[in-house]
Amino acid sequence: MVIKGCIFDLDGVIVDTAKYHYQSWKRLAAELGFDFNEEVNERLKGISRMDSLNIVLSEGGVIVSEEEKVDLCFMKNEWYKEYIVDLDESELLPGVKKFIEQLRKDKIKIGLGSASRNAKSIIKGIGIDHLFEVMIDGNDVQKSKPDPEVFLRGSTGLNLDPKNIIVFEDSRKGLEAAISAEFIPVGVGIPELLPEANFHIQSFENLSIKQIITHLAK
Ligand code: B16
Ligand code: MG
Repeated sequence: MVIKGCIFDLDGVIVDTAKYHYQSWKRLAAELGFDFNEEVNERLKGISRMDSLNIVLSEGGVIVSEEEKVDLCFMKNEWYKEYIVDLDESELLPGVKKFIEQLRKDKIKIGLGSASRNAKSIIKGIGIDHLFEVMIDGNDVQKSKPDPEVFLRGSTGLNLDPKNIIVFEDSRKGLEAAISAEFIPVGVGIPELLPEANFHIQSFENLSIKQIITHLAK
């Protein structure tokens, strides 16, 4: 196994913004008169804003027009943006920046593959955009995860074959996407919640690429 590149998902892998998506959807559900829990939220990870809204509405048994859906997505995103306006390095998940910096020293190419349309502004806002050779987000793709388009555009940008790229993902849909295009998937989070991946990490703290390659090769 030769690792030449790594593509990172954003929410739940680089930054802890998944909690802000959750709070914004919960607020929207409350406005519409129903409750929204973490179990449903788990299904929203990695998918587009509109796909997420459709799940939220069906959970609440609410039917609205396509125009209203656009307005609801806009409203949710305005609340979400209030949370992320002042993001700084403290929102980075433990060890991830150091891990990426070490990869760069090891001449491993770095990409971003996120479903979020806010991804680039978050990465720039935190001041870590210089670490990425390519950034693909929800604005750049036609199809959202589990379609592999976001990662395939990333591999094209890195000029590497998917089989030489590790994809770090905290969502089932994202792992499905990576696997379907023959990237090397690494689940970030609890194995029971991410059964698609054969190998998982809980955090990037004190982690080296050598440790990952050793586990993957088993
Ligand atoms: P936005 P990722 C995804 O980001 C989130 O996991 C998902 O919860 C969110 O709905 C989606 O981005 C769209 O985000 O509303 O900001 O465009 O995990 O693929 O980095
Ligand atoms: Mg994610």
